[in-house]
Amino acid sequence: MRTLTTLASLCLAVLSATAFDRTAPEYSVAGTTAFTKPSKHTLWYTQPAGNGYAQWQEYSLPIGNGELGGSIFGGIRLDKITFNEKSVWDGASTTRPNPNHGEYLKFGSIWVEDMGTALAAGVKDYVRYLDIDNAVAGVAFTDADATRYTRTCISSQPDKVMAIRYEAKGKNRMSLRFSVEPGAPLVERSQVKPEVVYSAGVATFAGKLELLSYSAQLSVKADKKATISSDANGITVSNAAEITLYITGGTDFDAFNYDGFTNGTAPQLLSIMAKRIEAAATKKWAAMIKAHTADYRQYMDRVNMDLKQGGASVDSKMATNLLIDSYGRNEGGFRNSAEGIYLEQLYYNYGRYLMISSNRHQPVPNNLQGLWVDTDRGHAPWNSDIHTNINIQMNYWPAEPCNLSDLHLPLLDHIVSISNSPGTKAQAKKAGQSVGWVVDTESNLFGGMSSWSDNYTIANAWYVTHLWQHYRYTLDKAYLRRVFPTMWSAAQYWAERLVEAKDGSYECPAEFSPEHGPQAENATAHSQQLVVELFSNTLEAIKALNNASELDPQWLAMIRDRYQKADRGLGIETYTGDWGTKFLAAGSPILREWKYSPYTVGQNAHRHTSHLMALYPFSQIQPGDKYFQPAINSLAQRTDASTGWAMGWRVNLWARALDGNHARRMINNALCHAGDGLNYSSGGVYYNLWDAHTPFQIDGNFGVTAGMAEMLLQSGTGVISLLPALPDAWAEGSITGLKAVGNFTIDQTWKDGRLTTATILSNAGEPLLVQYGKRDLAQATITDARGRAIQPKAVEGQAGVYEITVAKGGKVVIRF
Ligand code: FUC
Repeated sequence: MRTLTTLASLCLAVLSATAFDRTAPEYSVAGTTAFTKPSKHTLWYTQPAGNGYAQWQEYSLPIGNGELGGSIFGGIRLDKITFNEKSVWDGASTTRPNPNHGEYLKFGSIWVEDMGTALAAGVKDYVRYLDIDNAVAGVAFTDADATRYTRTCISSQPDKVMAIRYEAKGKNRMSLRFSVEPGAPLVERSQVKPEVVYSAGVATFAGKLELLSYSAQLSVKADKKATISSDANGITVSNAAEITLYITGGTDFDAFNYDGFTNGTAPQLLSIMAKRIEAAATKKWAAMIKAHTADYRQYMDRVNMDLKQGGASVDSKMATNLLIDSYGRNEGGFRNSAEGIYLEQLYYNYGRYLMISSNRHQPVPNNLQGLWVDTDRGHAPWNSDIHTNINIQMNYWPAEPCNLSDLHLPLLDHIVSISNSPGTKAQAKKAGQSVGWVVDTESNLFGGMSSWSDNYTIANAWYVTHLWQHYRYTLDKAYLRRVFPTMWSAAQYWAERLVEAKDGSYECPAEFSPEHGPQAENATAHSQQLVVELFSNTLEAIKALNNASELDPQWLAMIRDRYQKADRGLGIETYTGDWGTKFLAAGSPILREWKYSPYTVGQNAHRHTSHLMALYPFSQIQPGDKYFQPAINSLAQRTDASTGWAMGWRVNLWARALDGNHARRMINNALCHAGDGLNYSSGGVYYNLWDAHTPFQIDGNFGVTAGMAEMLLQSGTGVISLLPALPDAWAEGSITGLKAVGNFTIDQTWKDGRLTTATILSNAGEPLLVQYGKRDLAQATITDARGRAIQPKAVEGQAGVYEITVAKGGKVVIRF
C-alpha cells in the first residue's frame, strides 16, 4: 500500500530532554473490583494504558475541547499525557510528492515521574475512566497506607485549556516531576526548533514549521503546603495534597490569509497562551469543571438514545475492554443481551463525544486521527492528513443528522478556505481547466496536496455536496450565500471539463474509482454520480438564493445543459460468480463501477464502495428504482468484513437498503476487538473504542455513528422516513433529537420493533413529508402539541408518504 512507508518510520529515535528511564516497569497495580461509573456512558479500565504507540491507540483515553486535545494514560511510576492542537500542520499550499505534502503533527507530551513516595510499594483499587456524558476523564487508586489518589482531566472550551487536577486524600502526599517534550516529528519538521524553558512552575516552548508558528505552555500549581521548584529537568512538586496542571497551545494559523496563512507575530502568540493559562489558574476548580460540563452538554444532550431490553434501559457493569471481548466472543448470544446492546449505544454516543471534542471554532477539519495523534516514534500513518476520497467526508457524516450542524463548520469553512487558495486553483489549471479549484486525494490544511493519483479530481464535487447538505438541514441563507462561490466555481470546473461521449452523454474524463481498478477511465460510476449531484446541488442553491440574474448566463446555461446530459453513473452488469457465491448468487444484476470495464478489473470484496454513492451518502437511488436491487447486490458482494471506515460506510448503505438486521451485522463486526497489530486491513475497535483501520483512524467511529442514526431516521430524499431500518435486536427504545432535512427535530419511541410515538418539531415551517414503512400513517393518531387532531394528506404517486401542515415552531405527534 502506498503510504506504508510512513508507519515504517515509527522506529525514529525518540528525543530525550530529560534523564528518566522510560522502560522501567510500572509499579504493581491491582485494579478495582467495585467501580461505580460516574455516568451511564463511561469507558473504564483497571490498568494504566502503558506508554508505547500500540498502547496509545489501544488504551489511552481522548479528551478535547474541539481544538486542544489530550490522551490520558494514567501511569503511576511514569505517566504520559499527550497533547494536540488542531492547527499544528506542516506543509504549504502547493503540490508535492507524497509524503512531503504536509502533515498534521503531534504537539507534545507531558511526562510525569513519581519522585519516590509510598506508591512504589504498589497500588490497589485502580481505575481509569472516561465519562462521555460529561466529558471528564479520571484516574484513581489507593496506596498501602490507604491514601486515595485521584486525577480529574478535562479540556475546557470556555477556558481554552486542558486541566488536570491531582488530589491525595489520607496521610501521604504526592511528589511528582513534570517535564514537557515537543513531539519528535514536530521537532524534525520545525524550521525554528522548539526548546523547552522551565521557570517558576511554568514550561514553555515555541517554534516554527514551514508556514505556522506555534507555542505551548504548561503551568503547575499546588496547595500552599507543597513546594514547587523548576530546573532544566522539569517542574518538581513535593509534599502536595493538590496539584493542578494547565496546558494550552496553538498556532498563528489564519485560514483566510492566503499570503502565508498566518495572523499575528510569534510574541503575540506566546502572550495569548500565557494569558489563557493565567486566567484559568485564577479560577476555582469546581467552577471550571461546571463551565466545561455545561458547555459540552449543550451539544451532547441534543440527542438521547435509550435502547431497552425487557422494558429496562440497557447498561453494563463490565470494564470496557472486557465488554468488548465478551461482545467479540458472543457466547450465549451476548451481543443481543442488554450489555451487548449497551456497547452499541455507548459506541453511538462515543462518536458524538469524539465529534464535539474535536470540532469547535477553527476552520480546521478533523484529520485521519481526528485531533489525537501520538507519534513519538515516527510519523503518523498517511501523515494524519486530510484524505478526500472518503475519509474526511465520513468524519462529518454524523454532523447534520445527529444534531451537530454547527460542528460541521470546521470542514465547511476549510472547504471555502482552500477553494480560494493558490494550491487548489493551480491544480485546476494543471488539470487543464480555465476555472475552478481541485483538491486531490492527499491534502493538507492549506489547500496543498500530494501528486499521488492526481487524476482523481472529483473530490471538489464531493466537498460541494457537504456545503449543500448543511443548508438543507439548517436553511441558513446567509451561510449559503457565503459558500455559494465555492459551489459555483466547482460547477464551472466540471461543466468545462466534461467530454461528450459517443452515446451523447457527458463524461468525467480519465477518472479513478478509489482505490482500485483502472487508474484512468472515463465515466466511472463514482465520478458521474458525484458530478450529477454537484450540478443538482448548485442549481438548487441558485433557486434557494434566487441569484440566477447575478451569474454569468453562458456559464449558467452550460451548467444546466451538462446537468441534463451528464451520464448518471448508473448502469447494470451481471455478476458471473467468479469471486464466489457466498455473498451473492451468480447471475445477479449488480451496479456497474466502471462504464466501460467489467467489475472484474477491480478487486474482490474491495473496501471502497465508491459506485454506491448514489445509495449513500446521496439519495439518487431509492426503493422502487430499477437500480435499487442491483445496488444492494453490489453491496452484498463487497462482503461483511473490511477495514474500519469501510464497515462504517456499509452500515449506512445497509440502512439505505432498509435492511436493519444487515446494518447491525456490520456493527457487530465493526465492534470486535481489532487485535493489537498494525496490520492494515483487519478493522474492528481498540479497547478505548477508537476505530481501527487498522491502525487507528477516526473515520470509522464517525461512519458507524452516522449509520446508527441512518437506521433510525432517514430524510435524504426530503421525505422523513421514521425507523426505516430498525434491527430486531433493538426491539424497544427511544431516540430524541435527531435532525432531518428541512430543519425538523424528531423524537421516536418504539416497542416490539414498531413505532409507538414520533414527535416532529418544525424549526422552519417547511412542508413536512413523512412516512413509516411498517404501518400506514393513516392508521395513526396524529395531533399537534395541544392534542388537536391533524389530518395527513396522502401524497399522490408516493405510496405511504403523507403531507402534514405544520407552522414554524409547531409540533406534530404521531401515535400508534
Ligand atoms: C484511503 C483508503 C485507505 C486509508 C487511507 C487513509 O486512501 O483507501 O484505506 O483509509 O485513505
